[in-house]
Amino acid sequence: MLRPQDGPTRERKKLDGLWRFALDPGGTGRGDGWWREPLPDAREVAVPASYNDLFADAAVRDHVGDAWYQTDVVVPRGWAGQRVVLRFDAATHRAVVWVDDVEVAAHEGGYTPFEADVTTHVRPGRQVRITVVVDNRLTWQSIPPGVVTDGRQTYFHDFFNYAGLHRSVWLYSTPLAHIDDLTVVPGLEGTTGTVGYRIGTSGGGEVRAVLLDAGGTEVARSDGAEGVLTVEEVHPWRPGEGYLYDLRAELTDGNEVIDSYRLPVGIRTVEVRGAQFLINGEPFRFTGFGKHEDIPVRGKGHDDAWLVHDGALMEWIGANSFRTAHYPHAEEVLDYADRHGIVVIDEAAAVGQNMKLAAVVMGTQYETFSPETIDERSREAHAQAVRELIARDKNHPSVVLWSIANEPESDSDAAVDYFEPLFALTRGLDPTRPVASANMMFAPHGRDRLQALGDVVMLNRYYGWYAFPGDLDGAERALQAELEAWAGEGKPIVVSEFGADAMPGVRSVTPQPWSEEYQAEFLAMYHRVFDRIDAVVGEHVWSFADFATSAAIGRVDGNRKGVFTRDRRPKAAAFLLRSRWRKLG
Ligand code: GCB
Repeated sequence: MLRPQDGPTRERKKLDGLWRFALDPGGTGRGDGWWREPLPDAREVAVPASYNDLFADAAVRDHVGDAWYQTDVVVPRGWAGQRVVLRFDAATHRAVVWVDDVEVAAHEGGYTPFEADVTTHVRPGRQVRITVVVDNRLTWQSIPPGVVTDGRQTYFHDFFNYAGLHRSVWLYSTPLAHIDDLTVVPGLEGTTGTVGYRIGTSGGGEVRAVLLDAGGTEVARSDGAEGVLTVEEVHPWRPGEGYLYDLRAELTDGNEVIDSYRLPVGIRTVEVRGAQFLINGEPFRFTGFGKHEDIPVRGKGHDDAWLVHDGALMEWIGANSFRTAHYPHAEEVLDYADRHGIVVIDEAAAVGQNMKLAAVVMGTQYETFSPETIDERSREAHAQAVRELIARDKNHPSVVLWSIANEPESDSDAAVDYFEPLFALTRGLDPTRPVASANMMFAPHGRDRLQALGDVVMLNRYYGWYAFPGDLDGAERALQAELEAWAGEGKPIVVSEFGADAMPGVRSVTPQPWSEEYQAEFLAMYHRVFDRIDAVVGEHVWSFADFATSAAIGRVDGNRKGVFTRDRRPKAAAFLLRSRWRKLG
């Protein structure tokens, strides 16, 4: 799905700002038609932002169910004769949208965009009322799953269930005949680069693609909806250097350009060969973090200031990559990664699909996969989440690996039955990138059945924290033994999580869990083990920064495994990582 953009044939209007907002604890709004009028007893809310932490009100923070958003917007009068589209970059976890009295869109899934052609419901120069109801309930059929009992939400993942309009809302125009999709597949052969392209259109016209270099000089062109652009003396996109070409897709009628769409394109290749992960044919070692979208006050709302600051801290610490744990992050984040040469493992919102883990952590008694819990319908929702992830992110050079789930149950026939089709679906949708899922410690080597389905082994390990707490020697032996066993599979291993909680300011001369020193020593121990095992090609610390979670006795104002605090101050471990990663370069 193409992002809105300004250009010679298109315009966009960002609808961010203060909207009217009302909770609907009784769930009466849909029946009572709240979209028909200004919302009853509305307060002001910021968009984009999670609504949870904006008010000093537990009823808002812990709300379960519908929350209503509303704004008025004047459709630019210059858009007469154009197609007008209303787009939500994200509404968590599902939404229905009305323009004035007309329902125009409904969408399931909290982290991918959706849009509606509203041309026939608006008039350029006139004001319309936009109303959105956002439902934050997680069920067995949602991705991620959850259970609502007596109005209380439980879920099986370790981050707070923030909700609301987390990303920008747009009204945009396109010509009636327009470009509606673009796919690029980059290739490299020596000093020659190629960009295979496919341009989807709605409405007639001729199609062509023109490729410009970063200086604006045309380097290739091709007529037709599909083709290959060839670039001699190519300047590849590579980790640490986000060189981007500029692809212009044009829909024409004779000499007239009916529609034109620009796409930044990085020319790079990705390949798994044996136990190596190759980018542009060269072995790549992932250094960095599992990272949440999580900031004070805004929660999971996207914020450009924090984006830039986090990017600066990634550079400061020498990280070259991160995983979008545990859901697709805002598109602005991937654009930034493209431009800065940051490598991304892009994860679907499938987390918490592990009732064996939930039984230990939460004391719940469910079967993971069953007709009463995660079932066929859940898998279809999961498949749709994968489709939308790839449709959105397929053209980002920064994305080198799809992660289709975090720590699902992975040691049963039911898990294999559930996941096999999802791996096949992902590969079918994108044959150019490897696919993986992150494994959880309860299904170590020898028990796990899902890593065999992936191209890269992704392991989340907490030896020295949940296992062997305070015993880094025992932890080191156990970690070494397990990684050696995995190395025998002949695939590259990315340790996609390893980390220890540390309360900033808790210092200790002996290795005491929760101290900053323990966190640093814990990481140093992992580094020693990684350096002894060639198949380990990636180390992603959990986590970049402290983040909010649901209430739990093992969580102190959230998860404290951040190398930075929630407001992005470094803990002692940050300096250790900086000295290691800047050397690994
Ligand atoms: C994990 C999860 C992550 C948690 C982390 C922890 O394995 O993937 O979401 O936050 O452990 O800190 O327990």
